[in-house]
Amino acid sequence: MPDLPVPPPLPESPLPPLDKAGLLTLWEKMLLIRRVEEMAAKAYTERKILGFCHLYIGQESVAVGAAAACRPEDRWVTGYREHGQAIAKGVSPRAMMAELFGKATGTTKGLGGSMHIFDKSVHFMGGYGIVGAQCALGTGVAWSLKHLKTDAVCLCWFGDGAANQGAFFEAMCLAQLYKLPIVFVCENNFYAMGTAIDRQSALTDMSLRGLGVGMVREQFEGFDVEQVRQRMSAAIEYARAGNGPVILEVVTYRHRGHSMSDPAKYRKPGELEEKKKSDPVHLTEARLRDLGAGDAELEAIRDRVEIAAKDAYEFADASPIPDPADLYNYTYAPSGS
Ligand SMILES: Cc1ncc(C[n+]2csc(CCOP(=O)(O)OP(=O)(O)O)c2C)c(N)n1
Ligand SMILES: [Mg+2]
Repeated sequence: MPDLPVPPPLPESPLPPLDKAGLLTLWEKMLLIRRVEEMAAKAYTERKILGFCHLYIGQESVAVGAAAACRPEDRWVTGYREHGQAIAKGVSPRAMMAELFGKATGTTKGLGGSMHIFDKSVHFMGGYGIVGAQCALGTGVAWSLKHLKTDAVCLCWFGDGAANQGAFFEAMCLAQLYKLPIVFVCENNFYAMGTAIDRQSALTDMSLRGLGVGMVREQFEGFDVEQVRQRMSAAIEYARAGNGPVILEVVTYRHRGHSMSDPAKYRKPGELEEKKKSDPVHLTEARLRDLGAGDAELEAIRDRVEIAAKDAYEFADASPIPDPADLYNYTYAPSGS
């Protein structure tokens, strides 16, 4: 029997390392995502946000590092844990929070909610609630990018649990066959709802799934935002150059439960405390201090973030609810359009 053909390793990143100013920008973005989500958690307990709400807290470095490696025209398609990715891609915290509140000023006019943030103006092509479905959608987006002869790349985000879905495998087969400009990004946060990674899959590095279709793959830790930026840029530029898709597994961890209604009792004792030692926001702050950032500089950023997060909450709270006449609109394109 012939050996499995092994795809080449992912090349080095084309990007030079970030200086202090660059790292400060990424830290501010991570902090903003965290504070906006903490405000969302508060609003949820006040019953201003209803329904599902899946927080990204702990994983911020993955989305922010990826955004720092992307061009504005690159498309992102993702699942329902997408608040952090949305802000990283450029969705306004105000419009996102208003969507969580179900208000008319939200990204999808208050009709989508937490799992359906969508903003075409920044090429954020949506959160979706069907686990794994975004892999098929992202492959379609990548097909259109190739067909239209653009040099944009699609980043298709999903979780470790989604990497067990049929749609994911089918998407990988087609993406590799047609050498589509797509990077599949599996965020392995160790759990699919309450099921630990080693209880849902015999292979726990989901990037290895790519080998079955000959796809370039890599697994790396995602707690260091600079490392994420470097490895993401290697993958994105490889795909942009027309070499075909890449699958990445980024090892991360979610600090909160699966959704706001999950007390996360399935964790091992001490596990969360241990994992919080690699909290990406704190790791980057420590790196910044090593690079010479002082208290005043960091406090000024914290203050700015605090103002932006509170502003998002107050904007959402003060916004009107959607017009009931819009209830059946926007699901399908109007006939004749
Ligand atoms: C097709 C489908 N099956 C089951 C569910 C229920 N469900 C919602 S989230 C989830 C777990 C997914 O975990 P993972 O892909 O690891 O993403 P994470 O929540 O960790 O970000 C499941 C099973 C669903 N939404 N869609
Ligand atoms: Mg998961």
